Amino acid sequence: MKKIAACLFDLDGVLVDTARYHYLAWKKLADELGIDFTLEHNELLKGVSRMDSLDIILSIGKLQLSQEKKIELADQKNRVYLDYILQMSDDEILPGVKDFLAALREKKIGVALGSASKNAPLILERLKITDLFDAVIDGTKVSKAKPDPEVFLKGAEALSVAVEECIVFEDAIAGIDAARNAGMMSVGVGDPSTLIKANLVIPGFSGLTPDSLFQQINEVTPKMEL
Ligand code: B16
Ligand code: MG
Repeated sequence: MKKIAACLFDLDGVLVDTARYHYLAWKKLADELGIDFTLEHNELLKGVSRMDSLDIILSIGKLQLSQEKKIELADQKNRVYLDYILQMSDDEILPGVKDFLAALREKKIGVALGSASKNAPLILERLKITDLFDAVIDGTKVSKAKPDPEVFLKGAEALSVAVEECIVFEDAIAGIDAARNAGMMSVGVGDPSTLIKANLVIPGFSGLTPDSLFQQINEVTPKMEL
């Protein structure tokens, strides 16, 4: 049986659905700039950093702005986003997540967050799950975006575990690639036809236990290349 020492979680799309708040905040900014930003475009921003997200939106509108102006607009978007986050309650945590995290803790499996979001600690607070994490690597602690493995390598380092004993949970293709680049096993959360490179894909955490997950991982990993 493969040894599993830690589980590393992406935030948006895995633990909570903050994508709609990002969308509403970016949409407000895009409207002000006269850019037609759709829900379809929003898919391109998942797992992408704040400044890179702004660059994508500006390229949709074929707008070129100074770095100074871009920083101002990104701050403006973040203030609107924070208004939504501050109204969020712990019932917005995705089904089964809290039980799964608590069960990992009971089994003494390390738990870390690996998110591109600079607002991640605040979101964990709002969801009342900060205590369930042994380490939090957020957008303020990394310089390279997924698919670079930095965020997950830092998570493993913070937990003092070997990369081959880590499982990453991700909803974005770039995040699955980051896990693979780190030499870790990956579990996609969402659509198997999109997260094709993940070792295993689950629809969510509802009813999932660490033992059943580890069992499934053991069944697939010998057959699949990491
Ligand atoms: P912030 P994740 C990502 O979170 C979001 O998916 C992405 O849409 C967002 O632009 C990014 O965080 C940065 O967020 O503006 O709060 O720093 O999926 O990596 O948990
Ligand atoms: Mg995500």
